[in-house]
Amino acid sequence: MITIWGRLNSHNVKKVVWAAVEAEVEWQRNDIGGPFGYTDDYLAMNPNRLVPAIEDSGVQGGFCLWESNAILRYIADAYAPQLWSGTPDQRADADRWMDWQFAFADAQRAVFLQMVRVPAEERDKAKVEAGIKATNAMMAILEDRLGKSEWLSGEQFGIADIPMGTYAHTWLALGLDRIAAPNIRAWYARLNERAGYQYVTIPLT
Ligand SMILES: N[C@@H](CCC(=O)N[C@@H](CS)C(=O)NCC(=O)O)C(=O)O
Repeated sequence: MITIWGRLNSHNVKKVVWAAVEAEVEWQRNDIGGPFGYTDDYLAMNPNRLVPAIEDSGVQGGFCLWESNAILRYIADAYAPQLWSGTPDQRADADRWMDWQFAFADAQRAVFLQMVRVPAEERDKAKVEAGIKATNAMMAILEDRLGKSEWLSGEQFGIADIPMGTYAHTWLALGLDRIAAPNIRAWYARLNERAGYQYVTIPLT
């Protein structure tokens, strides 16, 4: 049993829940972080005061892990190797998009906060415009990549699709001026058919 700690409106928690569903591992989730605050027990497990963290009771003595993309790799290695398979170069090619997601998160953070958590009349237009520009520039790179194969993981779906698959939903759902992105939209349609993606597409809060 994998216990996932973290509020579900967090992008990084959504990623882990989705991966657990894809891996068909038994899992449960407990709210923590954001408005739920933190407990001393949680902070002993993850001193970063961030979500997510997991505990895998299937490992003798229990195994705790934080850092969402490390958790995705662990879940794949331990329970679903088909989600991160291939030769070292194929795995690395997929893996890069997992790290790249953190740069995208930086580009999208301010515009996300402005559009989702700041009332319309108080929004900082400069931050919104800068976020639109920065995310469009990065999505042009993703668009080009998705013209080469159906999945960021290669010829089949894998964990490399999960980080950007999560952030792409937000990018589309924010409803701002976006580049035309037919490859991203086709990939998004495929992601919507995946088990577990419904945990990603909940309303943005
Ligand atoms: N690199 C970390 C980042 C974790 C992170 O920034 N989590 C955010 C939510 S997406 C958080 O915990 N914010 C504070 C909170 O929710 O209390 C990871 O991928 O796990």
